[in-house]
Amino acid sequence: MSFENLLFEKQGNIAVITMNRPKALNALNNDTLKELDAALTKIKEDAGIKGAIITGSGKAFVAGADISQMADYTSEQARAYMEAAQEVFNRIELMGKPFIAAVNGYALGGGCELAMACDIRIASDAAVFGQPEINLGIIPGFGGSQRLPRLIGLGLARELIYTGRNVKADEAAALGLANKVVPADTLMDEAMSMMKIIVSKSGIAVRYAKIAINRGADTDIYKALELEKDLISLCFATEDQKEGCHAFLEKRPAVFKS
Ligand code: DAK
Repeated sequence: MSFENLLFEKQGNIAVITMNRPKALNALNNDTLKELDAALTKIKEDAGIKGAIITGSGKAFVAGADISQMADYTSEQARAYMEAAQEVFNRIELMGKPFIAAVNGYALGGGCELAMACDIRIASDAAVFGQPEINLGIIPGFGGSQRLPRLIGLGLARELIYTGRNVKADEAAALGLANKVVPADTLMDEAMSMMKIIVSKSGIAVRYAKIAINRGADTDIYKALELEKDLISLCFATEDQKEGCHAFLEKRPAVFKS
């Protein structure tokens, strides 16, 4: 599939998706969602890709769902659109590879939700986050009503969703919505250097950590601890675990295979 609304590139073992639909500030219409889905399939199926960064071109990361497309939807059309979008975002969260959102500008509505589906968010000092759907007479539909409270807590999520107030990068970081804020011109370097550290580790261990954190957050603590126990036990079946532990004992850097 060729892409018209995003750019896809590989830098070594890291994929970079750049949302690129400047005339609508990278808003997610159906075609863009399909392309994002296809890009995720490439990342999933390419064993040479160990992690991915999602960013946006111009002044937006993603300015939300495409308001012109959805304005006159029927309830049935809205549901179909929502299902398609939620599936795409869930794939990011469920995929056994790490994702960093390099948030370069407006991450509003579906854009904030896309960033929240990623494992880590690095914000440029020009980034703006928010769930302004309430201003359109709707609520977040691509996971925001669930992922925002899980990230920043119920009270603050209620405030942002009920008021539709957008927050700049520094406030987003203070709330825990962004991991850190960096100068705009260093955003991709920062995202790339963090991802290079992550992909230098055992890919299997990173995958199990992602499962333990994401699945564990949605279950009770004792079931989650069972899951953690199972996953760390599985680590001991990997060559990477032997390499990691023996490299430490031999006082040399570990070289992981997965
Ligand atoms: N959709 C479509 N076009 C958009 C857009 C969007 N979300 N955001 C911006 N654009 C377009 C503008 O209409 C404008 O187009 P032209 O007039 O040039 O043709 C162009 O991008 C540049 O935008 P502005 O002229 O407005 O640029 P500014 O710098 O002045 O303002 C802004 C930037 C980001 C503050 C402003 O554009 C803005 O407020 N945009 C809307 C942000 C927003 O409300 N986003 C949340 C969208 S709601 C659903 C499930 C989920 C959802 C919806 C439905 N279903 C299940 C059905 C999710 C909803 C959302 O994400």
